Amino acid sequence: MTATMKTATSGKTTCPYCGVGCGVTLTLPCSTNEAVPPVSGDEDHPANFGRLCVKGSSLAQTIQSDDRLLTPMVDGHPVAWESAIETVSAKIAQVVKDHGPDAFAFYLSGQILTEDYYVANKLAKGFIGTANVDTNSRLCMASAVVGYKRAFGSDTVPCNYEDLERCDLLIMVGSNAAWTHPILYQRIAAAKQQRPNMKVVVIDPRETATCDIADLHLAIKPGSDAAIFSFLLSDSVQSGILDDDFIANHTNGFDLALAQANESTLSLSFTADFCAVSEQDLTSLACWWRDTAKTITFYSQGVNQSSSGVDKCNAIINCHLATGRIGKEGAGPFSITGQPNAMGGREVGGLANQLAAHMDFATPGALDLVRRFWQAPNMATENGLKAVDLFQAMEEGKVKVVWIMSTNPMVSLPDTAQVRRALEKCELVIVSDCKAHTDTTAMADVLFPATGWSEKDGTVTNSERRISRQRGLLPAVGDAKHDWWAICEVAKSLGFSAAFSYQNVHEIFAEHAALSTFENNGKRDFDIGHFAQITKAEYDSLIPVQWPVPKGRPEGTKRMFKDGRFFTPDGRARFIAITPSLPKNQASQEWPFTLNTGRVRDQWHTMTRTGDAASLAKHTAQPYVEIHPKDAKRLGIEDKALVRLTSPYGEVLLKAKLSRAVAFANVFAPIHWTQQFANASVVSNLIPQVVDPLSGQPESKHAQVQLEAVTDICYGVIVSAAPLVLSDCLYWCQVPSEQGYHYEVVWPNGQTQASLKSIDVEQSQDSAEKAEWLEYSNPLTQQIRLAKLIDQTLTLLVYMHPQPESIMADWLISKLAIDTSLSIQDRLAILVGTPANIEDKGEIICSCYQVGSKQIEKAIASGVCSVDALGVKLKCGTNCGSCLPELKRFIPIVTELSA
Ligand SMILES: Nc1nc2c(c(=O)[nH]1)N[C@H]1C(S)=C(S)[C@@H](COP(=O)(O)OP(=O)(O)OC[C@H]3O[C@@H](n4cnc5c(=O)[nH]c(N)nc54)[C@H](O)[C@@H]3O)O[C@H]1N2
Ligand SMILES: Nc1nc2c(c(=O)[nH]1)N[C@H]1C(S)=C(S)[C@@H](COP(=O)(O)OP(=O)(O)OC[C@H]3O[C@@H](n4cnc5c(=O)[nH]c(N)nc54)[C@H](O)[C@@H]3O)O[C@H]1N2
Ligand code: SF4
Ligand SMILES: [Mo]
Repeated sequence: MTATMKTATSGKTTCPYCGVGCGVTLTLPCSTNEAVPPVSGDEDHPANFGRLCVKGSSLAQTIQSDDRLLTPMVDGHPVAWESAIETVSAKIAQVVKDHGPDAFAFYLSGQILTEDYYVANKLAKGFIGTANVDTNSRLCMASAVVGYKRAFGSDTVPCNYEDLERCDLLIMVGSNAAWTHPILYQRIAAAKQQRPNMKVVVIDPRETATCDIADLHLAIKPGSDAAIFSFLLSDSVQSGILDDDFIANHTNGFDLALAQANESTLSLSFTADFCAVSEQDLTSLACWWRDTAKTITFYSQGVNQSSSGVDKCNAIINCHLATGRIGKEGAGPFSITGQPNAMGGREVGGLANQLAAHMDFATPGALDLVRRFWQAPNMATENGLKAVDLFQAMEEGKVKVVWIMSTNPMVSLPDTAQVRRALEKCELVIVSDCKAHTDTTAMADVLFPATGWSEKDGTVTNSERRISRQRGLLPAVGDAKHDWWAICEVAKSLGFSAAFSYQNVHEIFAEHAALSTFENNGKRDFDIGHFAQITKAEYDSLIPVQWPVPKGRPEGTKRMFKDGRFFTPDGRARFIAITPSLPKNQASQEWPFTLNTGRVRDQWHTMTRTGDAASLAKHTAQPYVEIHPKDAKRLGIEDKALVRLTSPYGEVLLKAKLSRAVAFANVFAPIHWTQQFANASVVSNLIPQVVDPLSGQPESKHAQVQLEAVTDICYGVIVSAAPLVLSDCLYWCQVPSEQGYHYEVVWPNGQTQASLKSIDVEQSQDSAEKAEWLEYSNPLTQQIRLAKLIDQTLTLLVYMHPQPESIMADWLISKLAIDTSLSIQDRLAILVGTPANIEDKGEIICSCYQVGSKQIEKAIASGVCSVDALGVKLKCGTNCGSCLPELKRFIPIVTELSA
């Protein structure tokens, strides 16, 4: 860091990870050379009341990075900002002149702040004149948005977090909140513990950590969700629980929706069969649904990322409308958002099929309203291209300049090969990122260094419509600038100075607020007019508040639709007639396995932040594929062995994780590993560009694949003081560690001591001469172990063995670069690889206190028999609580043993 520190000693901000939107207190280091002390939860923040999950509490570890993008780059060369901006604006001006405004596009992200989003949307839709402004939110909650809009006439989340604590039945559909919205999950778990009558149902083809608090888990056939809710709608009629007054006075379309539900679900047995669940389980759900007015349906990517995602959302909403379970405490259809500011993006209209401030191109009068408000010279007049179509238009040469901001499409969009072709074809690819090396920055012609979390100022909106401040408490690194600033500079350079001359970010927020209230008069849900004249001081001290916050209502709005009025032209909500449908591609003889994808507990997306934290890597160090043991046996795949997954679009290599959590012929893989962390594990390689016809959201939870054991290979671990280029490996995965570099690797058979020594290609002549090699090999076990010392200091260790096995890499790494004189015992221990005096912890379960599975098993064997007692003995689970579901799973073993 070059700049001087600000004077405050600590400040409040909002976590940059999930949509729970927890408040974080960041203490500043005394000097720029010191590390940032661990962050803590903000006790006053209504999302988390002081608690943080493991990702949030590890934030300080991820602030300082060796891989920050420090300066603008054009064609690989560092340049001054003025020059980079000039390059970009000149090219935009040229393509717009030659090919029209739609030759330019923004591809944004639910991780930029509302103010960044607002100016990007304004520049494109009002001034350049294109609605080609799409975002990674297309991959995330586009279906939920369309579902709400079809039903309510507006994109309005009705519920809040307190409702989750107060409901009596919580149906969690396609959500693994224990890992993905941990603090919310813990609030739910605590509420259930206090009120044991509260029931939780999980609907997910996979058994997840979230099932830990479930009274019922429906492991449905992938994609069949809409049938469950259509069945509940029909059943609500039969059981007489309809809210006839609500249906009559506040809705339209009930009869058609019901007729369609009756026709498509037919009977209990038909539906159970369609969804591959037992009639008994479906009956239990129906009984609870009948008996429980205070019901929330909480849904996430298992619903949205589907070729029928919008219909699934409306099947859910139909049930709530029919029973009047909306707008009341503890009731409603609650779409939970993933990214920290997916909601803010929706609010500014930052999707290609939105205009601004919750208005669409199709909203009567909206185009003119926004044009007048912005005094916009070149208003776009119709929807732009949604993400997948946008990248296809790039490949077709129609979109010639793209500005990608705060997202990594080379990893997150389906069909990576297509995304690569699109970016290669594009004449100018601009990428704004904090990191120098990502799979997407590798494709850029121009790189803009962005300030990141803790450096940038602005607002985010969480899943319950709560607007909170992210605060720039630390100085920007290098030449990094705020995203809103870069957009405004390009806008000014394009000749739009008057509309983009903001001096400070609060002015953007004020303008956004003013637009939201402009000629609104209660017609539009999104109104934060209270902030239309906000001053810098007020903005800096903004307290988290739930929108709408219209003029005269500074306290905001906890719950929507209390009066049964919706934002449709006639004020009535709409039922939608739904025909449940399964995912577009189904298993075939050639592609017999269904691949499901999602998240792991301690990693965030493409690992650009969490991938830096050694402690977060220990829960899941490598990319894996979960396979049912019977399928694995049939294919000759052992636990931890390397597996090749192939689809019509590409292939990946992953480590097998045998697990009964997935059904036969179904596999699951996490999405996080990029080419920066593993050479061949980008799961999006396999995903087809199948999208929901209404929302354009990709069916990322569903691909058809083949699986095979990779043969003629040997496994290994390398630890090195310096980073390595591992071109001879079939597979490598870099695992972050406190000291040095740790790689899990797989080689083709036939490696020799000599070939393994040549791994160290980067060595200088000098170091080669000084190097001393300790070697061990055993032809019987086919093991080779090499240690390289330079001046008595260990610099490289290579272990090779025929089978996948666990090596205590942590211990090996701890020996790197520290000992100037290794003892004989140490030397032997290094080659044996299992030091007698160091405890093998097993897989780390509790990241906060680094407690591993073997320690837990040992404690249980010694008589510890509850999660609380484990906490007392080992401290595990006593800090952030993210590992509690996993800890609980260890406990039944005791019951069985003692039975
Ligand atoms: N640790 C962590 N937390 C995160 C993130 C992260 O990267 N890491 N990302 C954040 C973001 S942006 C998002 S969007 C959220 C996502 O949060 P979630 O949606 O909870 O997470 P996923 O793991 O993507 O998917 C949820 C579940 O959907 C299930 N599923 C798959 N197909 C179906 C189906 O057809 N029907 C049903 N009912 N379920 C199905 C999967 O088995 C999976 O368990 O997480 C947020 N939180
Ligand atoms: N198969 C499959 N694919 C999926 C999903 C799935 O479940 N399965 N989930 C989808 C979902 S829900 C999501 S949300 C996406 C997420 O996928 P992405 O959005 O591609 O993933 P991130 O790693 O969050 O990318 C954020 C990038 O922005 C950078 N960055 C961080 N902060 C800032 C900032 O303030 N400014 C700028 N300019 N850059 C910044 C980071 O360094 C990083 O490179 O993946 C989607 N793709
Ligand atoms: S639950 Fe965890 S990741 Fe999500 S906002 Fe809170 S601390 Fe951050
Ligand atoms: Mo997401």
